[in-house]
Amino acid sequence: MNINEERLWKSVNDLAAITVEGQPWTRRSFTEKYNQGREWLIKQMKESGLSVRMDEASNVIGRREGTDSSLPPIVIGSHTDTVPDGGRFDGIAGVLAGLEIARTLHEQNIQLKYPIEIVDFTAEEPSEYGLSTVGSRAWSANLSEEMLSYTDSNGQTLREAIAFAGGNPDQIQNCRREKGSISLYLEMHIEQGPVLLHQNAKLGVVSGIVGIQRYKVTVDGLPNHAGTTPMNLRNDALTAAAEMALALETEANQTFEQPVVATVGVFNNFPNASNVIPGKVEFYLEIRSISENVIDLVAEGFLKKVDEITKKRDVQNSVENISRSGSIVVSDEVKKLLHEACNNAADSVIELPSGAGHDTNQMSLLAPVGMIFIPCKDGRSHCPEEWAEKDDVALGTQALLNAIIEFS
Ligand code: HGY
Ligand code: MN
Ligand code: MN
Repeated sequence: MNINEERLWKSVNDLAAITVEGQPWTRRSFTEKYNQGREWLIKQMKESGLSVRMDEASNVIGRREGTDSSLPPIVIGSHTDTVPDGGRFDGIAGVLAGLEIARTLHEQNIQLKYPIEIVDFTAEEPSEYGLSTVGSRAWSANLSEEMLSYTDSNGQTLREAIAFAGGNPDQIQNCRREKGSISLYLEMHIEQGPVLLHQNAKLGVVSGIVGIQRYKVTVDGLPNHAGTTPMNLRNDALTAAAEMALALETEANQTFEQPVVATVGVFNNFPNASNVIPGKVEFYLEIRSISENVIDLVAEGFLKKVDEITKKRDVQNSVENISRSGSIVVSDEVKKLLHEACNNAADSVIELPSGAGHDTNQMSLLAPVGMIFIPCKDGRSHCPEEWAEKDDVALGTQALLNAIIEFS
């Protein structure tokens, strides 16, 4: 059974084109554009014979029944939100691979043994509320009341944002899935790094995925006149926060039992005026590694330095642990299934770990999980230049279909 490469490629282009004008390729979660993209997706799902619904966490789910209704479904998922300035493939490639599989089964009138669910998980990328993998967290019972009360810079809550996206946050516990209620979770994704490219491989079977911890740090200093306040009488929040960001880099540059990366990706300065000593800075950071122990070591070292810098510079800090997602190791059984499926679709297949996080991390708490990676041009992602070749998207999708058929 073969997927339709042209039809799949058209879908990728159609959905990618639903972007903020003048800011390609941006479709941030909980915006009008995001909702518009999902309306498009729902229409395509319905035309592919799927029964479609949106759950309480505003996840979009398209379902095709199997011949044995007593079996838990195979779930194929990913996301349709992007980071700012985005990427045309991060997320949507996986959802549209699922859609293409549904279309292929529909047009050939084939019903597999297992039900299949194609899922566009809500807000996989860090949202304006600081939290990522919002929809898959709701399934795995990792979306707390406290998280729902996180706010964006306008004071709107994540709870309100989920309602705006069409969900029902007051009943969010109803969309939880029990462990064992999913037979298999699979996700296809662009690699977002250079490994497949450098090894001349067409497809990758993911061996494991990093864990991620995210923190929000607020530094309070004393705003004052930038001309009249001598250097030794300042409580500058920005220079203190800058020293903290450097301290994070130093901590992560040490040698540990496993590689680790740490990044300050958001930095807000208040009041952000040339002639005012910064009175307040908020910054968000994340730490990633396959080893959760290493993440903890870097976090501990960093937090100690934050306190030292705070004292030394006579400012104040508050630190909030926004989220933590555990690292995962893919089972030998699922890797074997995916190696066979990939080898039947492409010539050169390798195994590699993922430094990017995915909804798969949350799904691993509920089901056996696996991921297939396709190459991305110049190993670049989370930028407008992000690119995957048409035939690679098709190969990854074909491999995904092969895996589902084999499993069924
Ligand atoms: O941030 C990540 O790792 C992913 O791209 N969402
Ligand atoms: Mn991403
Ligand atoms: Mn992604």
